[in-house]
Amino acid sequence: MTTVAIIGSEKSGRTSLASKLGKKGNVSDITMYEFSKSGKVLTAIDVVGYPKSIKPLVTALNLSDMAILCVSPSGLDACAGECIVALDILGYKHGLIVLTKSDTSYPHALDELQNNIKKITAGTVLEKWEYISVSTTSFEGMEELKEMIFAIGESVDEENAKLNDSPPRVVIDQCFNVTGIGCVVLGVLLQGTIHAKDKMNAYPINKPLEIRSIQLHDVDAKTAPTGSRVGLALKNIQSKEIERGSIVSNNETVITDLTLNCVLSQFTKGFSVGDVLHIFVGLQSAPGRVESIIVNGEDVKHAGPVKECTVRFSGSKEIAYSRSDRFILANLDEKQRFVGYGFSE
Ligand SMILES: Nc1nc2c(ncn2[C@@H]2O[C@H](COP(=O)(O)OP(=O)(O)OP(=O)(O)O)[C@@H](O)[C@H]2O)c(=O)[nH]1
Ligand SMILES: [Mg+2]
Repeated sequence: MTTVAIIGSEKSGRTSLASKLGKKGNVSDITMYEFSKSGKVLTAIDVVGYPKSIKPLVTALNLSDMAILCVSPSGLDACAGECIVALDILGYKHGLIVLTKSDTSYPHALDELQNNIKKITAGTVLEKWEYISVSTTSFEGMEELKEMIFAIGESVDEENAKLNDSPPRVVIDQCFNVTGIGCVVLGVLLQGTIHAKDKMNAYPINKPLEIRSIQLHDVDAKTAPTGSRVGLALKNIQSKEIERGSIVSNNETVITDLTLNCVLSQFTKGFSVGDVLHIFVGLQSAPGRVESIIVNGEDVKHAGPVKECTVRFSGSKEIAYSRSDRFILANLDEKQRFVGYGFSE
């Protein structure tokens, strides 16, 4: 079971590619395309709401095991640059770079494009990602691409298997009420193993619940391992008490104000005390006002790029997280909106 986020700039061929990888399913600011054949299950997420908003990009990357960065023959633009910064500050492990619309280009031009991208991604998490040229009209490269996706999927499965004994955490991306069943949620099991009848909690509301039943791609299951995309019927809780970003777990921290040890991207102008940044953790996001910035033990008014700093934020919305969660900082007023990342103190 592999979930892949299809990202890149406008008109880079994202939707065409996603729609060739599976059958259209759920639509919101992201669209899911599902594929299932001889035990191989693939979900491709088209980030339709991006670049208008960065939220669907962060959402899709958090729901996925791997990313595909689409670059068309017209090359890299600011938006592709922003996707690269996003992948880098998320510390995104797995992905491929797909040169799209190859039928409209020439081999030497595609080689040049690849060299160009290699230069720009040097030193980022994308440095060692593989390249492939594809066309969704001539189907050049499509079968090979699927094989590459499933190969990465296998190494993700091996990594996930090591997390099966960790405390279970499910991040919810959809939630609705089903007549006769009650609250049904869809999400991804980030770590651990869950079983029908398990008693857990919903966060940030911090309310006990029971897992009534589990489905894996519409098939009933008694248990689900790490990495599964699950549908859960929940007992003792109503659908309106849960939203995208909620976490079903046994132990999360819930806060409104937080202090983060941050690393800023070299592609940000930084921020100042008094600025309001957008803070993402998992699928949750909340505005946070910068109250103080400490660099090398000293209180400063402004944090520039490539600096490690400790930032205290005051917020107005409860967010739930675990110690190892990576927070992403964004400034929605900048052209390149991703500022950096941080971990809670
Ligand atoms: N010749 C050719 N055209 C393509 C290919 N893939 C996409 N296109 C065309 O390129 C345009 C953009 O493709 P989309 O798949 O809509 O790209 P997108 O990134 O989803 O675009 P937006 O969501 O509108 O930003 C469309 O007119 C497609 O028909 C391809 O492999 N070959
Ligand atoms: Mg599209």
